Amino acid sequence: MKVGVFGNEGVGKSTLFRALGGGQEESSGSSRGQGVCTIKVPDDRLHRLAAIFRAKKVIPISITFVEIDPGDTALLPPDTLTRIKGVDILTVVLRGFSDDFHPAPQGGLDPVKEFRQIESELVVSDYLVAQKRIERMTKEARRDAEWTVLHKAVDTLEKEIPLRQFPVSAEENRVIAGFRFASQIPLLLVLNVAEGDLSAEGYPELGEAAFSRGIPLIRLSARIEEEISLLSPEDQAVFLEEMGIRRPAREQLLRGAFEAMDFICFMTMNDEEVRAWTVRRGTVALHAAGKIHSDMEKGFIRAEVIPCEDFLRCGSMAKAKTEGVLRLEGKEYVVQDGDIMQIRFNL
Ligand SMILES: Nc1nc2c(ncn2[C@@H]2O[C@H](COP(=O)(O)OP(=O)(O)OP(=O)(O)O)[C@@H](O)[C@H]2O)c(=O)[nH]1
Ligand SMILES: [Mg+2]
Repeated sequence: MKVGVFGNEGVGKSTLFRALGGGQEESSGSSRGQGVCTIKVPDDRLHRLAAIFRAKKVIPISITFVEIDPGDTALLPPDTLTRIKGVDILTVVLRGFSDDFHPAPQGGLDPVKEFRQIESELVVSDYLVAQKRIERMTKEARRDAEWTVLHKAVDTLEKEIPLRQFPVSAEENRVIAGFRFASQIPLLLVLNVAEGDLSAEGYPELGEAAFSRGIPLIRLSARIEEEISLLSPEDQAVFLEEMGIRRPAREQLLRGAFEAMDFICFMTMNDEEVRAWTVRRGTVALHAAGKIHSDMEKGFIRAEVIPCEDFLRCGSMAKAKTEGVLRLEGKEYVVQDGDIMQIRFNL
């Protein structure tokens, strides 16, 4: 999963990025807009499973964050737009701090306005793409499914509504997926507040705007997070508590990303490895199997499912069987967060 970190100039993207990297993970590049940082999602359950199975390897979910800067003269020049279209989730950092070195702009800080402006640029760029395509198709007298969906999309965009809020069926979505419309990418908002404003509930309008669109909103101070990330784990815990910060930035961003994508995780295990996988909530066993290997989807027979917590309580496969927590499920079974899945297949 790839998460973009975008926002206006000087909102604290690079500072947040350094906080995410914290020195320990694979991270690179702190020059303008070049940061890439891969974080393994910590999941204690995987290690407990590995201990029971004496598995050699644990493979957690990993999420890659990429820093995306706006252009020098335009917010969304073509190369920035291309980078945005390459991510699964777009984190938009908004400015909620000012100090002597970074005075507030004229008219004061306005994160809601910043957010609206970015959203509106994404909408306009999609509108231009869709409109141009419709013109071509009209010339060629093409009136197929794509033409119909694009018209619906243009109607939505004209009302300044992002395609994220455009109710398309899975089939319609497939027809237009190739365009990678920018306003269709799930968003995650980060309000970067001043050190002293962490506990204050400032900018309630931003909270309302995010809530009404179903977009997760995180408040943090990138500068404090950067300082914290440089401390030892023990000191980090003390500092977080002192500052009244419940979860450090990286944890908040990981959770936010899962929420924005509506992702859940399931697990597979054998004596070689215990591994976590992500799927959209509502995914059926057949498609989850395809995520592991296309052969498993093609030759799917059934899934053996045990909720992870039940398995850990039992402590062994034999006990899980006698306690009846292992279930046999078919293709249409909707995978639940924390399911351990064993796919039976035949080619
Ligand atoms: N007071 C305060 N200053 C911050 C905070 N976060 C970032 N800054 C400062 O704001 C300035 C800009 O931060 P950056 O992280 O470089 O912002 P950016 O979004 O990467 O900026 P560009 O790459 O120029 O677009 C730096 O001087 C930071 O130290 C914060 O939480 N509080
Ligand atoms: Mg920067």
